[in-house]
Amino acid sequence: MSDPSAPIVEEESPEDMEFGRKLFASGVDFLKGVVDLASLPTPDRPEVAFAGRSNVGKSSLINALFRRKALARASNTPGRTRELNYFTIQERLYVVDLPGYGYAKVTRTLVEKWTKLTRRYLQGRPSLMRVYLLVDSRHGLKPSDEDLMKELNTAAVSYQIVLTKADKCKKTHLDAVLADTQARLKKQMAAHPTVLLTSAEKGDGIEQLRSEIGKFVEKS
Ligand SMILES: Nc1nc2c(ncn2[C@@H]2O[C@H](COP(=O)(O)OP(=O)(O)OP(=O)(O)O)[C@@H](O)[C@H]2O)c(=O)[nH]1
Ligand SMILES: [Mg+2]
Repeated sequence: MSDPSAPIVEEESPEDMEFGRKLFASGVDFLKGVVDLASLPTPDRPEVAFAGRSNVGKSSLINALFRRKALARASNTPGRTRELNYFTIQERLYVVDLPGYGYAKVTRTLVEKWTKLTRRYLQGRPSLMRVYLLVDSRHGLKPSDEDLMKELNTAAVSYQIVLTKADKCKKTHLDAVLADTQARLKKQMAAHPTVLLTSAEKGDGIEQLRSEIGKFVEKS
C-alpha cells in the first residue's frame, strides 16, 4: 500500500512540458506596475500571480521561469516589490509579481496599503487562474500564509503552494517540510493537492511550473 504521508508527485506529459518551455521562451514584456485597483489591465487573458511573504523569492522565480536575470526586480532587501508588476507573454498570458507580506520594516501605513491592494486584487480578479503561494523551504508555512490561504478558500481562488530556495536545504529537511505542508493542505478546499519544490538558483521545479502554467493558455 502507498504511504499516505508521501509527497504526491504529478508527472507532466512531454507535450505539456514542451508547450510550457516554448511559451516561456516566446518573449515577455513588462506591462506596468499597478498601484491601485483602478489601474488593473482589462482581464482579457488568463493570469497567474505569485504571492508570499517578503523575501521568499517571488521575483527570482519569475526571472527563472523566463530565463531572465533581472526581468522582475529581485533583491536582498525585503519589501523590494511594491507594486503589482504585470508581465505579459504577447496577448496570451499575464504573470503578476506581487508585493510580499509579513515584513514590517517599512512604515506600517505603506505595508497596509500594499497588503490591502494585494488582498483585494487576489479576491476579485475574474481572470486569475491560479495563485502560486510561495513559501521558503527553510521555514515552511507561517501564520500569515495560512491567513492568506483562508482568504483564498473563502474567495474560491485556486492556489498552489510552491516551496522555494530548495538549494538551501538538506533532503531530509525538504522531505519533512513537504510532508508537513501537504498534510496541512488537506482541509483547504481551494488548494491544489500537490506542493511544488523549486529553486530559482539551481532550476529545480522550474520546467514543471512552466508546464503547469502552460495549461491555462490557449493552444494556438
Ligand atoms: N539560494 C537561493 N536564493 C534565492 C532563491 N530565490 C531567491 N533567492 C534570494 O532571496 C532573496 C529574495 O528574493 P526575491 O526574489 O527578491 O524575493 P521576493 O519574494 O520577490 O521579495 P519581495 O519583493 O521583497 O516580497 C534574494 O537575495 C534572492 O537572490 C533560490 O532559489 N535560492
Ligand atoms: Mg519581489
